Amino acid sequence: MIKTDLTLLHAPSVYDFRKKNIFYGPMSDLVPSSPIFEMYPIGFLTMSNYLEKRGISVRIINLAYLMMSDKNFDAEKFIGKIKTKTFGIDMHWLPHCQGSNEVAKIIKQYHPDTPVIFGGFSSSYFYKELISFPHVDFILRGDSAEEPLYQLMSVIKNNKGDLSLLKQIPNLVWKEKNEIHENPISCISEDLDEVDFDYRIMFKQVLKYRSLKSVVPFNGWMDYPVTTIPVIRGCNKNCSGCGGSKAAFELFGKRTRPAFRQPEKLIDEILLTQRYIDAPVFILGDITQGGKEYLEEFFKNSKRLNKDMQIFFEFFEPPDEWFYDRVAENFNYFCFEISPDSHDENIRQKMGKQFTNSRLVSGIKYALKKGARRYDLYFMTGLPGQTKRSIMQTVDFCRELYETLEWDKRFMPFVSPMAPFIDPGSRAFENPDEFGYVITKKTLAEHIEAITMPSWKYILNYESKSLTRDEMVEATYNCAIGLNALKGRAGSISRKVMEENEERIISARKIMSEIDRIVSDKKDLYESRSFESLKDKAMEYSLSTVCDKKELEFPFTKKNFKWCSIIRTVLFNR
Ligand code: B12
Ligand code: SF4
Repeated sequence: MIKTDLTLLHAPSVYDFRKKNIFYGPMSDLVPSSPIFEMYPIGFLTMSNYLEKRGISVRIINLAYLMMSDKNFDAEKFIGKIKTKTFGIDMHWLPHCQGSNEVAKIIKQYHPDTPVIFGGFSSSYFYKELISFPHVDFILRGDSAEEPLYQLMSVIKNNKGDLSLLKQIPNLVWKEKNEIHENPISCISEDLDEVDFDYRIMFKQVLKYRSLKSVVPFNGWMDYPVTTIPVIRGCNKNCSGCGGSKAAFELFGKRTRPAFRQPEKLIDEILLTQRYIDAPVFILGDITQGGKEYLEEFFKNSKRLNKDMQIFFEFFEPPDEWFYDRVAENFNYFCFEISPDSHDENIRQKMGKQFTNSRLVSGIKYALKKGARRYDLYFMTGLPGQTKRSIMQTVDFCRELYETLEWDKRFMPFVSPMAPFIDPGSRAFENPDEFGYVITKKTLAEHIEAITMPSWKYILNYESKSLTRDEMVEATYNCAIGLNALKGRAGSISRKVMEENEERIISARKIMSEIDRIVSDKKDLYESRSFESLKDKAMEYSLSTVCDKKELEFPFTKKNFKWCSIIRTVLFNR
């Protein structure tokens, strides 16, 4: 193996997921990855680009994907052989709490003198507890790690042993002989200008380290190579359970306002990406949060793009008709998605979103009239004040909406539980009483324990006062069955997919009851033969339960890797 300065490792959510029997259920059904959460943070690309440009070599290793794509892959042996001066591990999403720490322990077993840096949202939130673990040397807090990481790597690479230099690195938490030091969070990107979303780094790494699997962003990406470009760091909204809300960013990263990517740069990056991957681009984050002037600039620059390029937008609240008009003027193939969370305006308001149903519905109608290829709606269960009855009313709401849309198959509703966790740093996590919750797991150690519980019902870190966990499980599956039937009737999904989905949801429900029965027997669960016999089924029915993962994929007109351009770039650096 070539020796690198920094190896960025992405761990699976649960390190020993291939051995453990856990029924994750629908917790990852509405994202492209599996419950192993094999997708690495997009920040891996921005950090790699930033460091490589400044002479620090970086390798990304998606350990989670390597482990799930080959059941014989020996992760421990692989980690033991890595040649690097430093390891970086993301504990960005809290579901990775167990996996990232287990991987760090293995690293220390094989490379006791190699520094281990942690980073990401959850590392920032739990930094005090995390730094006390013996396998963690450094934590970079906040949401803008590029420059602090460069400074830290420069010290590690060039000034070994001179710890006084560490004091000057922004956002850094570190320890010196059991004494913990925390530098202030003073690096907070204001305009993302220093950050590059340049996918070429992935291709270069494939050639350099002779491994495609190490950089694949998620399982199935080679068949569905959607590329994503975030437009915003931070958020203007304050959704109660969100660890990426305004309040949460301020708490863990001292960010008081979001940073927006300059429209000109955003379009340059889309153009660059399209030179190598002729597939749709997903604009991550609600671009309309930037305001009208920002959008005008975006559309002005969009003229440089191929009108036939496919583009997807997500919204945090319904945009004005004006926005849809401009999208339709500039693009021929476009899709939209929005999360109203609940059909009930009061619950939505408690959640932190103020818009009305009439604004939501008229927007969808208008967008479809303007030629949208898809309009997806995401609902959640376990929301503040939500009851079992309210969850089931989501189905009635969607039926009426389908009727209003004359059963237009381009409309697609989805539902999933707020799982596995209410995000740390969110308003609901910090003030659960205000939102009708009891937080049952508060510390990092408690979450590490929780994520390996036998089923998603036991993994949850909260209880709602308006909905028991059993009611939540039942209502989530029943609502999913209802939405599935509606999508089948409209032709949004085929009859075959609808029937398969229904069969899977019913089986998932049975597995949950079976696990509950074994748990209530109070025998040692892990000694129980009947529990062990559920193992294969538990994983099988945790992949696409409440819907088929393929349903999330927007219809593609093109999906090609432009191999000639990729090879030219990789070989000749053009
Ligand atoms: C886009 C997004 C996604 C995309 C992922 C895109 C990607 N590959 O990164 C999708 C839709 C797939 C997604 C999925 C999920 N997400 Co999400 N997501 C977001 C969102 C909206 C924006 C994140 C973003 O674009 N960041 C900007 C990029 C450039 O930076 P970055 O990747 O965060 O990396 C920087 C820092 O975090 C840090 N960093 C990160 N890792 C490391 C590692 C090291 C070593 C260092 C030094 C630094 C570091 O430095 C980076 C560079 O500055 C946020 C909400 C928000 N307002 O931020 C939620 C958010 C991050 N997601 C969240 C969650 C819970 C999830 C899911 C677990 C949900 C689920 N149950 O399915 C999954 C996990 C998927 C997986 N890993 O497989 C929570 C996380 C809360 C928490 N503390 O756990 C957030 C905050 C809010 C939310 N509820 O959606 N998500
Ligand atoms: S869930 Fe709400 S607060 Fe969180 S990123 Fe989305 S809009 Fe912002």
